[in-house]
Amino acid sequence: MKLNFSELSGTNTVKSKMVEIELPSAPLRYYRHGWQSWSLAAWTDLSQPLPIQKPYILHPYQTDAVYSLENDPHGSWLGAVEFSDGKIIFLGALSTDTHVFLKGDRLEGRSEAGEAEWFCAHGEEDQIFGEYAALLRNRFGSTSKSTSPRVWCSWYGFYSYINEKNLQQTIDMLGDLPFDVIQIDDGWQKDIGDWEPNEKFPSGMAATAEKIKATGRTAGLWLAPLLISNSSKLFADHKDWVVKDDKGQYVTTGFNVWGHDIYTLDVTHPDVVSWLVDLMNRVRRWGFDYIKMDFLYGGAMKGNRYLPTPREQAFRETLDKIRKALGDDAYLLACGVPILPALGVCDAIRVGPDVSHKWEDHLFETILQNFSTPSARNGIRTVSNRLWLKPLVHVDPDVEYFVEKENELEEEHKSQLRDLALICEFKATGDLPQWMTSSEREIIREFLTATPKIEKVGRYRYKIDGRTVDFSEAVKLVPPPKGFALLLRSFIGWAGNFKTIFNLFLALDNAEKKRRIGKHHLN
Ligand code: 9PG
Repeated sequence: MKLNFSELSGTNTVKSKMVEIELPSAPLRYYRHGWQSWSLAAWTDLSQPLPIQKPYILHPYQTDAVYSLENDPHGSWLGAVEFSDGKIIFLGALSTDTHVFLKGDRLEGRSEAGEAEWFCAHGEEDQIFGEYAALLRNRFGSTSKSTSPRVWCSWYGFYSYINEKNLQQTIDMLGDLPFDVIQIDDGWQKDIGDWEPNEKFPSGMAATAEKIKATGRTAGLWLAPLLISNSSKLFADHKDWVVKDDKGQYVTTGFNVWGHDIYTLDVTHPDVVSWLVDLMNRVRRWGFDYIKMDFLYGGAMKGNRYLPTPREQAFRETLDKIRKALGDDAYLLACGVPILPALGVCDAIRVGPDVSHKWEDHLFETILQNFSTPSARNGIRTVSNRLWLKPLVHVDPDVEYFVEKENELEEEHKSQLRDLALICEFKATGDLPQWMTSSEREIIREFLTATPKIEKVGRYRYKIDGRTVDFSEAVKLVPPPKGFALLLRSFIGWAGNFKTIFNLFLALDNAEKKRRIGKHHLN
């Protein structure tokens, strides 16, 4: 279906497998909306096209791999262009399994799943994104929870080295700091797929949850229930539950810290669904009422499944069953999740990549043009571009930092992370209480109890209780490399695709994490 620019007055929705909007003149910028939590969302300059991010080996877990080699500007479900008068033309789907491209002077929406419904508009950015959010809310629903809890999360202090002893010490030392949730992240499980406590949690998960609850807080747990490691018992027992590609190979969900090949469960297989429901019941029985459900994109990757349901729709249907099994009284944070299919099903969505105690990662951001790897700036950029989702779901910007120890962020950058969290109304940290000075504890207490008045005054500018904050610098994309850096991009991008080289890189990263935690916390 072809739409004329002049038809875009008022609210337009059309039903079609494909829509095309002819643009009246050349736009300046394109709003690219990445597929899942960690994928880039940003206004990109059309005079300087975004190079394909490297290394390719990471595409499955940072982008929608079906589209990651596309040269034209594109994104999942929605896209927009901005003209010199500041106005935008917007195209956004009200259906899952859709993608938007800028092809020359046309904005093009395509569906992978037959007819889709599309919203098109021309005018002021904030108003249009607001209308789109309202339409999505009608179509997909929104969370029933009024506020988000204040979370202490184990990942950013202990990484996978969380254990019963350092957790207990943390619980004790957090004292009366007003956190509502203490959340155990990656590191407690036997394997990816074997969601039972490992040897670092000898008392078991029910006893662990009880220790948290004894302080009057909610116990939180991290899980990646749709992933399956080839080293797991689950894989040995149920190879037929795993998604394969057209060549009959298991679909890989990317490389990661776990050091094994990681595949994904077939969310349309009835036995997988019952296994997931049992798992959710077990986690609730242990006593966890806050669930951080991670790496969910696996459930919506391209591949052959038991039923031919379109991939995002299939994922949404199963996520809904997972949610119902958890019960409405549990708080569900979805992470690494395709955004649209999760709306109305979970309470919060992580809307950016991981932050870190470093402002930038030069190798990844500048050389490889990869904006999904952990860094404070990458987090701020994508989150700032996804704040329009706030009327629909709690938006999780990842954690904030307060302590001086083992932290390379400048005060100004720590403040930006905190200000963004105030705007999101979602507060969390992974700072170890073992590292907090008494004045830092007071700053944390003040932050956790603050409820400032927030006003949006520009695309990336806000007033927080009258004080202006501006994320315009942080959201800027690092220009593509030139000269020697370009050569380096080609070489490192290529070399990084070899498993051994990539694993070497991971090992170095891990050694640095261990050093940061300190020996006394490791056992
Ligand atoms: C546990 C972690 C934490 C964290 C999650 C997720 O693409 N990447 O480079 C990438 C890096 C880290 C990452 C995901 C992707 O972390 O977001 O909060 O739970 O898993 O393993």
